[in-house]
Amino acid sequence: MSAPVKINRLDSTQTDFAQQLDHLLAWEAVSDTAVNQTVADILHQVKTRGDDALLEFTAKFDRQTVADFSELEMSRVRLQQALDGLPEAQRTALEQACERVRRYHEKQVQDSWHYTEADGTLLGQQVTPMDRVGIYVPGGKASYPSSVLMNAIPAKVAGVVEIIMVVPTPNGEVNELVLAAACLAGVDRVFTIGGAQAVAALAYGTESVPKVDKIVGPGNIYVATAKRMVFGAVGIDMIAGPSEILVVCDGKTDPDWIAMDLFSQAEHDEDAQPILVSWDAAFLEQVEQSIQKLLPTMEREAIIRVSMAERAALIQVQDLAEAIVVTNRIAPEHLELSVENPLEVSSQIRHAGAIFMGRYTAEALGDYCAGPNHVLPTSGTARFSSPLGVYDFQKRSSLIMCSAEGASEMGKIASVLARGESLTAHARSAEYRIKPE
Ligand code: HSO
Ligand code: ZN
Repeated sequence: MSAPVKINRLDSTQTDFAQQLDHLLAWEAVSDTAVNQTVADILHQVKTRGDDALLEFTAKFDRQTVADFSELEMSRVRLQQALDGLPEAQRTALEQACERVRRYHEKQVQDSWHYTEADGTLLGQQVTPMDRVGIYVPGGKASYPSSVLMNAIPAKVAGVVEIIMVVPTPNGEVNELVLAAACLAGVDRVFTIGGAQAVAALAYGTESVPKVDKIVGPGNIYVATAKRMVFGAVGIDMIAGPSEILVVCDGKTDPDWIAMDLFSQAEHDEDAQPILVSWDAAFLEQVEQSIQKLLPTMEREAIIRVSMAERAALIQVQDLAEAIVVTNRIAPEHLELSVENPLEVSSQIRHAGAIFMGRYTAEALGDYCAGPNHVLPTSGTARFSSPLGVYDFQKRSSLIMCSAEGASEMGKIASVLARGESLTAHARSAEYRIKPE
């Protein structure tokens, strides 16, 4: 028998509840000077020595030595073989997930628009996709085919011309499902490189790896640091922290379901944060019992145990209204509203990456196949950011076409403002176009 796990308990009636909550949520994105130095060096090497540096780092960090760089690229034929080689059930599931995710993301496409002012001037916004984006897919224990779909499909739907994927393959071990997902999602080229060196290759380009315009996808501390450092030369999506789930429950859902929903995020990572909020004290007890009962049955018991002990919490509040206040304070990546009228409650949620409504909506369904993206803002960043979407791969250009009359009228305004800024070329450029009285 393994020992029960001790889980943090918080109670909103305690005078220091706010501080306890702050303490629970505190997450230091690691900023290690040694890591910064290593990554800066890797970036510099790849920038200046291209493929040669990439080959060296891949041999050193991934223990993968090749005679020629071309061996680090997986052909389209190889990707198709991976897809064709899947067991029927896996292939069907992947195809169904792909279809649902694509359908959802098609709704996000932003269209160009324009209108005409009374003076005949046309104004608008032209939306265009990026030319080339890079998708970083982690190797090893956190290598998720579902993440390939979630990163590639919105890019594809946006109309990105070329999608380049990088995935480390330590010791040359490739994940067939990852390659199959890349094939289905329409990834154009796949390189089996990873780490900061892969981010550098995508950001600066090498003889073999084309330079991209934006890099998306999760990775370890080296990858995250590299993304932070190349930002500016290229766009990046976000720097994701460990996964989180917040369940708000009225006490009327099966406690085993809720315990397993908490585990579903806990099993990602020892640092993952599962939280349950309820105003039903007896229910909190029941879920705690379910947790203790189910934990020894979990394949990833060791990871879940650490996450539950270090970062989880069962929070008792006074009522639903207080649960909503706490939720908005937490701004969770995933929010489950396991309550009677979830739609009504959701309208009061101001900060959350994704809201899963009702007792049947397990967060896990959203991770794989519901449709919305599973790349979501973590660590409270839902206060100012959104799920990965088609809009992350589209950009906007402003459109302005002045009529003679518009140029004349605007010229008068611009002239005054330009002279106010002492910018006479601006002023005279505008004034040339003012119609004589
Ligand atoms: N829950 C993770 C995504 C994921 N889950 C992939 C399973 N596979 C972050 O949202
Ligand atoms: Zn997950």
